[in-house]
Amino acid sequence: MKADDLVKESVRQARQYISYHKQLDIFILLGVLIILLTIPLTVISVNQARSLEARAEAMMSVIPNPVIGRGTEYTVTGSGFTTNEWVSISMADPGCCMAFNLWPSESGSISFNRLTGDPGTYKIDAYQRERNKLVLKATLSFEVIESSKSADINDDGVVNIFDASILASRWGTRDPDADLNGNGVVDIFDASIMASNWDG
Ligand SMILES: [Ca+2]
Ligand SMILES: [Ca+2]
Repeated sequence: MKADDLVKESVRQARQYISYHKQLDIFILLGVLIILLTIPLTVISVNQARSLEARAEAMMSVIPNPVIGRGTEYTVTGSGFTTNEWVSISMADPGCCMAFNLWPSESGSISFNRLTGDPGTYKIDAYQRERNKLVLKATLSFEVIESSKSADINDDGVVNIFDASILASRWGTRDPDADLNGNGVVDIFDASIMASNWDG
């Protein structure tokens, strides 16, 4: 091989070497870029999953469900709340609305009792403060159903003084015939149902 050819061959090999290493560099660069891009995306998605998880941790339920009748006591319990923050309860029912705060127990639970008003859908939202923002932690909706019991207690076809006298004689008891709204006691709510169905 001539000296000239030797030079040409060396140049060719050198070019090949350089181009191979250029490709390698590009691959390494691409690899590094992909890793750099993937890390924050992974961190973001892990964080998102964590916050979704945190939001799904809290839940509420009601006993009894459905709630039957006006003036019936129902108990709402909740769990999974952050322990060192107030739980802000916002309630809406067919009548209107109200809001109050509860301090969760050491295990992150809440519980409160209330009496039903008008029949219909009751909706309860529970919020907690997270980094100075109110975050919806749990929602609950349930039905309050009108009792189908008739105010005609003695079953004679009219609601009158005879039914009122039976109601009065069973006042404060658990008598199922006179407990028109089914809240477990013969009380003012039953008298009110009787009054609104009064035939005279
Ligand atoms: Ca009657
Ligand atoms: Ca009752």
